[in-house]
Amino acid sequence: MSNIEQTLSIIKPDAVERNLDNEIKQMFLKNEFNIIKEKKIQIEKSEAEKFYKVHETKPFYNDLCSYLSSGPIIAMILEKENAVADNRKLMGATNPNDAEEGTIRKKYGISIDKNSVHGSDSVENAKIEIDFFFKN
Ligand code: IDP
Ligand code: MG
Repeated sequence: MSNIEQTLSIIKPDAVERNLDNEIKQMFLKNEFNIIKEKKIQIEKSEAEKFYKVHETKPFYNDLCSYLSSGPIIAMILEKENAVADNRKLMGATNPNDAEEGTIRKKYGISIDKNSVHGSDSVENAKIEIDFFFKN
């Protein structure tokens, strides 16, 4: 049975700044993701705070929200079978030092905070995050 899903991916400021967006998009396409929608935007810190609300109590929350709003990002809706889990796998571990060879974060991530990409962590959150960026 097919299980086509959508997930939200963000190319974060560190990667956009280094012009890695095309290389990262190619990795998605080579791994059978379709890029359904995409937009390049810069968000306000208050919007980043909303987006990352689940991390509100974490010590890194303020820096994280400053960072996500520090420069242009590319938000994308990715679609394929098992998109949510497959994207998490392709991204690699949160800390690029722990990420497996061949993953986006291993290849391009600089540090745990500048780790180049975001990906939704569940089908439910994917819906919420897609709406956050793409619902008018
Ligand atoms: P994820 O992006 O792999 O889903 P989360 O735990 O959801 O990881 O954390 C969201 C983002 O917060 C991470 O991508 C990373 O940029 C940042 N982050 C997570 N843990 C730390 C930390 O311990 N120090 C600094 N930044 C962190
Ligand atoms: Mg997360």
